[in-house]
Amino acid sequence: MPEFEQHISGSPTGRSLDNQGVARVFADIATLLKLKGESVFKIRAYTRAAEVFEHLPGQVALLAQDEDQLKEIPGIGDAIASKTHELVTTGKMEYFEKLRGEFAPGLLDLMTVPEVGPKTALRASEDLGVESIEDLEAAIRDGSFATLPRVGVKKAQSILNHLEARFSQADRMPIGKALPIAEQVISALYQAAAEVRRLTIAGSVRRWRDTAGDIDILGVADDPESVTAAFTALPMVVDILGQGGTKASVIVTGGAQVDLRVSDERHFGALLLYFSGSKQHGISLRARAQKIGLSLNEYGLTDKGSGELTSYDTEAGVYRALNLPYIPPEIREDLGEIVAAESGNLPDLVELSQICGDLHVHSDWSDGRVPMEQMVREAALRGLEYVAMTDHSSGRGIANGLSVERLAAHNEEVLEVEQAAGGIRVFKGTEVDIRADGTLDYTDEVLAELDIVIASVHSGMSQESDVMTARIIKAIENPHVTAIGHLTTRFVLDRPPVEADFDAIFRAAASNGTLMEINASPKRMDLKDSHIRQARELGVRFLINTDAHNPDNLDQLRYGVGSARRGWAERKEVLNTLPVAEFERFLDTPKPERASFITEQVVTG
Ligand code: DGT
Ligand code: CA
Ligand code: CA
Ligand code: ZN
Repeated sequence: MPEFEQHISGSPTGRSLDNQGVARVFADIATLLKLKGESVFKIRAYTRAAEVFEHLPGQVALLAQDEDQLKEIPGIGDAIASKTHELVTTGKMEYFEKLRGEFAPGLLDLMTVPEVGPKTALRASEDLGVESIEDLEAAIRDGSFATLPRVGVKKAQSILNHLEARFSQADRMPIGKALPIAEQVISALYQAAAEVRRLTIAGSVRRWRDTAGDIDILGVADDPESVTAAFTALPMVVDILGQGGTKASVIVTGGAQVDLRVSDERHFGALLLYFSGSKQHGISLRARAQKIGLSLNEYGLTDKGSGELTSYDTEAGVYRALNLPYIPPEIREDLGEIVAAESGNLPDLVELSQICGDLHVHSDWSDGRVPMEQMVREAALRGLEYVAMTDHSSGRGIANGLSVERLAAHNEEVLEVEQAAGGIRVFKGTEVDIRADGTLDYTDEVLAELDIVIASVHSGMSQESDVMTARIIKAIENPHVTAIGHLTTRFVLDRPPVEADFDAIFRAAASNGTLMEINASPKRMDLKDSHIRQARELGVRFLINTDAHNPDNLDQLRYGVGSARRGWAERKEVLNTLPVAEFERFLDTPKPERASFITEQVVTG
């Protein structure tokens, strides 16, 4: 079953009730109450509960065994505590089941599709008998959906596009799952096959796509067969799909497919190029080879006149033979990179080693796991020159957000921790909530005390596009906001992005000198690649941040850098590649002028 169909509206029974799952039940209740036209007050209690559970540091399923313990959490009243207890102990909640029973089946599923709001879903279900995603697709294709009030042909087409994107994502995994598996397999195979000379990731994982269909690994060895045999015998292998002398495909624990191909050193360049993809990039390269009388395959280039094969041990060698500079894997998507390469206009992509600071980090002052002092020490251990402590603002009572008084104490602690850490610069910061109306959780006077203000949407994500756009632009225009955090609030394969006019948002960000965060958490990867590319073309500058809630998260910068590179972002466009003194000079620049802050000189000069 494709991942997106596992929405809680099926039935919570049998589903592993992690915090996200519990949160979803309460969010669904809020949605259904909205459909019934219940009071805003009542709806808010459930929305709030959903947010509390989503951000709870501990496990709801454990905590809710004891109702009294639940009630101690701010935002959880008696009624919700007892419902939560019922849900985690029995796997069901009577109230939710009854409420859901009042509506057509599938209604909640329909509303997970971007641009399908409660009213449209209700109309589709009542007027057209649409009860599932499949019904919805059919109703769009036969034209009936477009005739519903406030829909029309254009919106129907746009919704169909969302559906198609969803279907093509079915059975994919987030790179946050694929990459660690690829690394584990490679390290295990180095151990198991002494004769293997090298192992490399290829395919979509090497290109840092945010999702992967499967994991591709290439190897070099004199005796390929012994390596494929060692591969299929690895302890994590649960099923062998195919095995030959130079290749094998397996399923590993957790369900991912891993493909391995092994060659000799001589052909490795062409092999790596072929299996790194993308398929479209390969097709365009082959067409280019044809034009100059060559034929390209995974063994090398064949001269069509003489029939002679030239092999290449590096990818750069193949590109050179095609009169092209080396094209980095992240941009091999046939989205203009070959033309750019031909004309010497390839971007100088940002690199992980260039990142000097992390400007979005949480501690146990809000919903992080460890004290500020420890996060800062861990950041310093990772070689960062600076870090901003950005705990949540007061509106996120649920995430233990900071009141103005606690923020003042937080600021004090930043100074102490910086002193104690000796060397790393620690910025006073916040991740301030952008409220539903676009105002922020703290006043301008409070924000003015801070070095770094990350403004983020954490609630009201289903607002209409124009409302959401105005809301975010209002935050962008605030003179104290350094950057917008995880702009679209999407979770990779798990939660759709908010609907908004991103073009207008990026234009506003560029003209106001407000940065856009590339949130590196592999769960989010937000902005995503295509948005990064769109934003940079409109002059937007970025921060690549981890949004770390524990020390391990600090290692996730690489996912953000991968996305940034896929979005063609250059070093000079990513402000946290600046050494600390230059970054402070940027912060000292009043906002509108930040837009034109020339980093290039600083970096290269
Ligand atoms: P994925 O696994 O869906 O995330 O995407 P990829 O890009 O990893 O694709 P995959 O695993 O099917 O194949 C790995 C690479 O092998 C792909 O990027 C390009 C190459 N390749 C596979 N099939 C074809 C094909 O039919 N034509 C061409 N030109 N290349 C292919
Ligand atoms: Ca693949
Ligand atoms: Ca594959
Ligand atoms: Zn956030």
